[in-house]
Amino acid sequence: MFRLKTFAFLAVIAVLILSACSTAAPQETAEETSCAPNCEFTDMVFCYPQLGAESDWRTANTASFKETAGDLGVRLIFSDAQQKQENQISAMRSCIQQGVDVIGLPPVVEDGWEPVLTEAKEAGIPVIIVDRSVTADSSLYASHIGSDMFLEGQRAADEMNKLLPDGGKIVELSGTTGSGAAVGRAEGFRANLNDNIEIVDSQTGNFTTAEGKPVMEAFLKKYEGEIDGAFIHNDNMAIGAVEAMKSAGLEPGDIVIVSVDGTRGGFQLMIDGWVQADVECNPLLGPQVYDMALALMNGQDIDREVLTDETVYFPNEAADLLPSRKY
Ligand code: GZL
Repeated sequence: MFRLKTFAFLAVIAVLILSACSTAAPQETAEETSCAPNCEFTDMVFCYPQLGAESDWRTANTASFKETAGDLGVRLIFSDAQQKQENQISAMRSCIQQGVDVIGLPPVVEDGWEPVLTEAKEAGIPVIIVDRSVTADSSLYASHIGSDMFLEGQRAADEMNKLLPDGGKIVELSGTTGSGAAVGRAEGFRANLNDNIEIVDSQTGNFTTAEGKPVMEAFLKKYEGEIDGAFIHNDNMAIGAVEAMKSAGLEPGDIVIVSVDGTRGGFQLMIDGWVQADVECNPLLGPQVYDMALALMNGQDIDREVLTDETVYFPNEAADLLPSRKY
């Protein structure tokens, strides 16, 4: 009996020691694993919880990160959240668990990021906000690299003002509700729009062709013949809107359109006369973001915000430029 008790006691002690070891396995300290200040791209594990694949812009953005990672030798952990914030958050948590070096976050919407950004910060993993912005306090992330969406909206309004100098009624096909891109573009557009131009309606098309088409169909039915112009937050929704306009028997120019992105699809719409101005929004952010991520790994100072230099494209140059467009 005594032997059995002794064995049981020793077995319990053994289990306690083993379990203590498994949970308390010595975590490699930063000093042991860090390559700083001489890290190279081949040392980097970079997490990119992409928001979705909703548009040609997004496809180009994904390609920029995947192709650049391959060129540089970066180990990329990529995922597609299918435009759902909860999927992006769980992908980030998985990357935090894996102990990646840097996270790039292209946020589908601007709110609701504080908890997971705090978790990344507490884990010592810097986050670069990519493309759209977030409302979270800037102390929770390392930097933002992307477009000035408010300026894009202002540029769109400046073009609409020129297209409708005598004023008129317009509709707006906005991007994903709550996204920094849609919020910024809408605000900037309204800041610069002339008072003689009235926005009679605005609906989201969620940045997709499939959702943009029925929105324009409904506008054409509701405001039959009254619409002079349309501000459309991206080229994919413009493609859908033009499909609806063609089905309704409209001709190019019947409704003047200002779109955003400057994709090949947008350029073709300008060549065909349907779109009169396309505000550039550049998706090719991979190289800049990886450079910044490496600087962070090496403990170098970085800019807290980097805004992309962008322009506006027009039909008279579209055919010449189309062959050289990278997205
Ligand atoms: C803007 C980007 C937007 C594009 C859309 O920077 O987030 O999302 O304008 C894309 O085409 O879907």
